[in-house]
Amino acid sequence: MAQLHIALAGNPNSGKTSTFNVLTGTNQFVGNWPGVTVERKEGRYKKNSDVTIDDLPGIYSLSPYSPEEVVARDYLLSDTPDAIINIIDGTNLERNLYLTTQLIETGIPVVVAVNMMDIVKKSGKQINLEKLAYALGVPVVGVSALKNFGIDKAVNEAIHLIEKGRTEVSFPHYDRRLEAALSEIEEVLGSTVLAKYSRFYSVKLFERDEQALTQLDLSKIQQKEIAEIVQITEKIFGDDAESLIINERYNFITHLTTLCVVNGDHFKLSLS
Ligand code: BGO
Repeated sequence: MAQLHIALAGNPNSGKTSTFNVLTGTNQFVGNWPGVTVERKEGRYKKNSDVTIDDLPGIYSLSPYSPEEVVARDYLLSDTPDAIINIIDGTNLERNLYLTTQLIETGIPVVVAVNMMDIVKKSGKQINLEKLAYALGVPVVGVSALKNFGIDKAVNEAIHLIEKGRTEVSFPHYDRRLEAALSEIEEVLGSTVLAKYSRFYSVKLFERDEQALTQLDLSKIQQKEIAEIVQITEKIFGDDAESLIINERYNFITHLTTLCVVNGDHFKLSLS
C-alpha cells in the first residue's frame, strides 16, 4: 500500500494535539512549516505505518489572515493530503463547524471527529451524530482523545474514504441566490482550476480573497465577469460579499445544530 497522508485540522483547543499523540505515540517528527515559525508535526500512525498523520496548526478559518491559516490552506491545496480528519470540540459545536464547512469545500475527503464526547455525555447534551453526518454529507465519529475512544474509528473511516475514491461530493448548501452566483463563478473559472477545487475557489473569489486572486492568475475578462457577478449578488442581498458568506455559513450551521443537538436542559424540560 502506498503511503497515505491524513491531515488533522481543527480549531485551537479542539483536542488536536491530544489526538495526534494518541495516534502517533512517540513516533513523531517536529519541525517548522517552510518560511514561517509555525510548528509542523508529522508522525506515523501507531497501528498502521503506511499512514502518515500531519498535524495542521489550530485555525478558525481558511482565510489568509494569519500565518497559521496560510500554512494550513497552502498545504491543503498544494500538497493535498489524501483525507482530512477534522477534530471539533463537541462542547462548542457552532463555533467549530465554521471551519468544517470550509474544509468540506476543499473537495478533499473529510471525516469529522466530534471530540470531548466524555464531557458532552456528562452534560446531558445529546448530539445525533448520524443526523449530523447526513446533513454535512461526510462521516461523523464521536471521540474522546482524553479517554482514547473513537479515534481509531475516525482513522478507519478516513482510510475507507480514500480507498473508495472520489465520489460525488456534497457541499454545504447556501441560499439559492448565492448558489446561483457561485455556479456562475465556477463556469467562468472553467478549467482554470482542477474540478475538485472549483467550489473552494468560487467561494473564495466571491469573497474577493486576495490570495486566491493572485494564485489563480485569471485573465482580465474572467476577473471582470467575476467582479460583476459579485456586485450584482451584493446588491440583491444588500450586504457585502464577505459578510454574506459568513452569514450563510452560520445559517447553515444553525440549521444543523437545531436538527442534531438536544441540550440537557431542553431534554429535562420536555420530560416535565
Ligand atoms: C489541558 N476530553 C476531555 N475531557 N478533555 C480533552 C479531550 C477530550 O476528549 N481532548 C482534549 N482535551 P489539546 P489543541 C488542560 O491541557 O489537545 C483537553 O489546541 C490543562 N492543561 O487535555 O491541547 C486536553 O491541540 C489543565 O486540556 O488541543 C487539553 O487542539 C486543565 O482539552 C485541552 C485542564 O487539548 C486542549 C485541561 C494544563
